[in-house]
Amino acid sequence: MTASAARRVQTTPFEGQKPGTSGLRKRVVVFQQEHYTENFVQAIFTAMPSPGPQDATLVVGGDGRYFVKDAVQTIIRVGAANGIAKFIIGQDGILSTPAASAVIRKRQADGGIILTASHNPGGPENDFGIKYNMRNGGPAPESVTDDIYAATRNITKYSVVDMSEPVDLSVIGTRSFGNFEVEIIDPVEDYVELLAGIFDFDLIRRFREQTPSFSLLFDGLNGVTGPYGRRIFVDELGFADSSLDQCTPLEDFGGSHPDPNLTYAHKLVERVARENISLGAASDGDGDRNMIISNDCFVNPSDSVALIAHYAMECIPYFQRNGVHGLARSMPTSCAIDRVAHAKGLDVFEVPTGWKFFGNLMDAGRLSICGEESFGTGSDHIREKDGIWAIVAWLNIIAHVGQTNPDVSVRSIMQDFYAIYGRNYFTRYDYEEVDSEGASKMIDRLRAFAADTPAANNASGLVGKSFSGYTVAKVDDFEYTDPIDHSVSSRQGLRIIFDDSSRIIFRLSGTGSQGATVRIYIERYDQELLDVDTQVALKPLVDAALHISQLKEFVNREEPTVIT
Ligand code: VG1
Ligand code: CO
Repeated sequence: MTASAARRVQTTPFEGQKPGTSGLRKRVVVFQQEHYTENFVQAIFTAMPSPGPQDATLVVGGDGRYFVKDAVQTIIRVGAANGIAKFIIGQDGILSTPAASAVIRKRQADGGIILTASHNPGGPENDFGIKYNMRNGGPAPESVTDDIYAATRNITKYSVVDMSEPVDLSVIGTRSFGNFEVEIIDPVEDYVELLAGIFDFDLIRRFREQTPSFSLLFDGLNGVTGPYGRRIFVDELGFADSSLDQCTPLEDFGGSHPDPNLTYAHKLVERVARENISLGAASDGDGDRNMIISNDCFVNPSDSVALIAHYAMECIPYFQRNGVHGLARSMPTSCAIDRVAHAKGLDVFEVPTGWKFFGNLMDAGRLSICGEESFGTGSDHIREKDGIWAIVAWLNIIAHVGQTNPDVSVRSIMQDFYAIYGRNYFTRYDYEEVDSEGASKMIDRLRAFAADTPAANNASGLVGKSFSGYTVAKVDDFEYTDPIDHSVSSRQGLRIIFDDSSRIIFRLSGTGSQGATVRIYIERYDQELLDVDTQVALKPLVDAALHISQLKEFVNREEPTVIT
């Protein structure tokens, strides 16, 4: 097989190649248009920070969805023409998002391109996505994604080499094509080795052997984590094959929505209840999200990260060795982790939504454990959130607590946690694929309240007014100044904060591919009531949110698509 010399192809810009919360996500048919994928990939190389693509090593892989393999070939052809010297590619184009981050770091690559639309459905009729990650293994920061977008708007040509046939992605090993080489790697190996060094696998194995009543059910939702789950839960930790469900990656995720939440992971939720499973867990299409559930409890992701932070130094070898240097959450995530930080004397950072905002803090050694309410949990072992990591963290903690409490359960662990810290009740309402114009108008109207102060005496303002018994103390549009590089990210979500610290937050999603998705986040803290149904505890605030935003009028929806 041979590669030609680079040639240039005339092109014109496409509208809307703007990376969102996590890369560029569009329908597959959009990416399939002539020049569309080439343009965006060329823009990544054009914008690649100094010293650029010349002689660089690039990691490439994706979540196994439809069009990944085609896009890998395009990246090889355009990348080689832009000077990439070495491509490290997961076998069959497979790399979970956390594994890609791990590979970039371990092999000291200059960056990576991850092919995923995460939890969005896959297949010819559904979504595809392309994301650029930096040398630290993390998603490109806004300064770089802005440059990529600018490059897509100015593009007139892209460079490409012609291959005599597509590169065979199925055979592990290295092949040279003259000016560049391609190494196909086992997508799982580096990642498993990393996790084995982080957690106490022996402790988990012993607990499993000594506690036959303990059962695990991991649902890969037909996404990329299947092979990772099999290697770790079955081969390494010794759980039965029957502990795995939907663990073969499928190009269309079996026609389902590979999003680990109570709505889309309903098969897991039902099996956990019916089969009395002790720990049920799922991950999303690309493997960076996780859901933790049991026969007696659903763990809210905001609580999950706080819980892991609480136990980290007590039982997780990686943190016992390296220490915990700080905690963080995205702004809409509940403040449970803040309470852990205060109790343990650690810094806690509040960043905008999206994992890219954690990277600088981690690189500066100021952040060890962080999470997002959107089922994202992780640490500084890599620079992406990590679904399997979170699930193994839970196993590690359960096994640790099980040493002194034979009746340990997910529920007992959460109740013990609430007894120490009190409980941050949290829920999120998603209204998916609503009319974009109505959604923008609703947000603009809320934004006008953010300028309001009691002194302004604005009759339509919110500060000082009461809703369902809660009095508004402050309204703002979240703005973040990165403590490390001092870059400013504004307009990151409308916050209505009440005088008892309860919060209502409104945002528009930056990951959808069609219409707009409105997210409403609701939180309230309680020190006494630790075991009330979340929806009951938050009903008055939900009513207030719908009343204040006039959501039903603006987007014409009675009920949310998903409640978490
Ligand atoms: C959503 C989540 C956000 C997460 C992002 C990417 O973004 O809210 O917390 O970081 O998805 O996750 P948005 O803009 O739709 O709210 V993933 O698993 O898609 O890489
Ligand atoms: Co994801």
